[in-house]
Amino acid sequence: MVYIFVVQILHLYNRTMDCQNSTYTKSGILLLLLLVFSVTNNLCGQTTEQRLKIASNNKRIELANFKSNLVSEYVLERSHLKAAAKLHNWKLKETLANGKKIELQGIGEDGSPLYYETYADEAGLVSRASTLNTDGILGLNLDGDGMQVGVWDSGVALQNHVEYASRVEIGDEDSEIDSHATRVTGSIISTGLKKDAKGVANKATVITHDWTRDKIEVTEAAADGLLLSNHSYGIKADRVPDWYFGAYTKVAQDWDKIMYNAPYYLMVTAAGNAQKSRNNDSPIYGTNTDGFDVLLGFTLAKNNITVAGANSEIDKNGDLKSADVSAYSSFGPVDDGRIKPDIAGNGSTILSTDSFSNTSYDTSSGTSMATPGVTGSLLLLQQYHQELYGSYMKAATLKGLALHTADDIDTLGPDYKMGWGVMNTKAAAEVLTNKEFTSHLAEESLENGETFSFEVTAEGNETLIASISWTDLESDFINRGEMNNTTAALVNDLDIRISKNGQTFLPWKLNPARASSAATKGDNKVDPFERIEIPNANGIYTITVTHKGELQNTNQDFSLIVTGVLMTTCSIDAPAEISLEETEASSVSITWEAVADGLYEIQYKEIYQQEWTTEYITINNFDWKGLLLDNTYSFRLRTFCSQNIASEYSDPITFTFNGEETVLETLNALSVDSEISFSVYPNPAMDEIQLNVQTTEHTVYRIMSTSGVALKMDSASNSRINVSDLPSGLYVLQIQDFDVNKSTKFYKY
Ligand SMILES: [Ca+2]
Ligand SMILES: [Ca+2]
Ligand SMILES: [Ca+2]
Ligand SMILES: [Ca+2]
Repeated sequence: MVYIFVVQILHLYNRTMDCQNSTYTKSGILLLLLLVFSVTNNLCGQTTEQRLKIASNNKRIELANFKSNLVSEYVLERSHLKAAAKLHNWKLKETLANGKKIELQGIGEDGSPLYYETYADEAGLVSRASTLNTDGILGLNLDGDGMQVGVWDSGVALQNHVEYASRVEIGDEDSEIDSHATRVTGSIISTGLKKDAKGVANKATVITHDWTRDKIEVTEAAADGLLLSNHSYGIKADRVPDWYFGAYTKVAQDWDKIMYNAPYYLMVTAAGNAQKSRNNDSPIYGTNTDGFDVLLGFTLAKNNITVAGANSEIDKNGDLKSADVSAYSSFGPVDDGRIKPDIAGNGSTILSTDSFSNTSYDTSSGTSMATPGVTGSLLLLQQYHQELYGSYMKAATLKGLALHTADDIDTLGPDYKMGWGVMNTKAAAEVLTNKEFTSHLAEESLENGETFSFEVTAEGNETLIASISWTDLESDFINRGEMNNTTAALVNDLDIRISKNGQTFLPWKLNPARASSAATKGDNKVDPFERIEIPNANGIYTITVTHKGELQNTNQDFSLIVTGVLMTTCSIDAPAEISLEETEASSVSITWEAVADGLYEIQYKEIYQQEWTTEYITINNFDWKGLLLDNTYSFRLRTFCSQNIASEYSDPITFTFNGEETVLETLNALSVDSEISFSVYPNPAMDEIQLNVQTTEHTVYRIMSTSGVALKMDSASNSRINVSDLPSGLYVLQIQDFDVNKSTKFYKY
């Protein structure tokens, strides 16, 4: 296990070298430490090579076939659209009285016109300086540099807006520039020339497309390695019959198919703003004034993330102070009881770029504006994972991570208003940092008939949370016009359980027939994400993942995330009890207290050298060979408990090599007095030491070897001490003035 650590670290190092070439060739070790401890630089973004790597995981033939199907369907649908529009006197495109653009984009199974509209709440426009919350994640200095995200919208963004600094590419050349697309794009990537309008991933690149041919364009982009796309639009709620609400229809099926065949691609969609619309007179729960069952179209897909709008307040530590669902945000459920929306983001009064001019801004609200905040945050998590582990997460992992770490709102468990709660990017990033220390995150696969099992240890003071997330095959079943059909769209029904001493813990579930009631725990047959929580977990727990029935396509990939556990017995206290075990003619053997499951990073040097030599070893013993008589050496170490979690360094030990007689030097000051403080410079000294403290005629100094033998003593009244007669080595300087004295160490070249 420990050996793997080394391989991972070196792997990380090599990757980084690939990305940066000559910039960091000076010291691989320094670079490694830089990476491991303070991820302060984006060392490489999404390179062509990485895109190809993502693309290589795609089911390329399926995607190509599916794309050609979509193209044929599109051509057919367009001709139907035009004919039907003419027949029924429908407008193909319209700008409504509130300025919102809508466009006829499809015809439903029952012949209903499917208009797309943007999910901005135009009525909610207010002017207020507001910030997009990027707390926590910014502490890691992640900014999306080199990363790309797709924005599909009612048009394309104003490419030359000053906030974009040439980081917007036009995907659809002939499209109209659109204010909504410009706002969404700015929320993700604006530089922050106007501070309050800074995007979440303010160095990332957006490729901007209009919504026409969205499925076809995304299929192409995902096939080529696109990780994320933002869709702050959807079907207009007041022009469809009631059965559409909550129904798994062809458009959801199509998007699920794209995501299943491109397992690294994740679609992020706005829930919509229809909560108060009263557009659904036959909701699966309550009446048309309760706000439930108003989700439509692709927001009801299984594999995407659907974002609700929240009014949330975040404190300076990145912790959620309060949150409630926005007054406009559309509620679920899916008619089969699946939890939608998945997550909530802040969508209230967001300041962003506007397309009026390349220096204009505007403020707006809506799930439209909540969604790019989530998309941008997800992009940063991908960047962070790539920096730490040299690869991107599968979409199911990324989605699982977001849902696993969301801040739970109101009563415990998920609900049909804000899903699993408010996105907490900071908590999500911490799961990545602490991987194999206090968290576990793994991409697994379950074979048909197989049981996956995994043991974890909890220490009694945390909530153990375990979740599974998977990208499910598109359902063969689609609703073609039935009101509130509850047939589950889920194909491969995985089940997570946690057991301990005969007790079994079950995942959360919701009941669409009691959509406003609190979540319960039980067998979940509808969601492709399951999460179990055990407060104050203590002891050893067994997590199992099984499946019902027969797995389609013989196996099902899933992502397992566990938090609130101890993945190692390794201690991050600084290593102690360092001693010289054996001394020989030209070597010493250094030992220290063993740490279970630890990888030791040892550093050693001749004391005057600037740079340490670093090695990684798994045993608590180091044979230091080739030592020279009378040279003074220094040694220190720290323990790596996981790839990113290490202890502090030990205090360095020092010795002047004297063959078999070598002993550790004690550097304890002879006396410490806070009333006089002084230091010496230069240190290391050449010929003379200068005391940077006021001395008097009574001040004397004494220079001792580090083993305490006095070598030199004289008046220090002029603050200068000649040391040219001393041999090279480490010394202790003591300054005495009447009854106070103070010591410091210095090195003489
Ligand atoms: Ca398009
Ligand atoms: Ca319904
Ligand atoms: Ca809740
Ligand atoms: Ca299940």
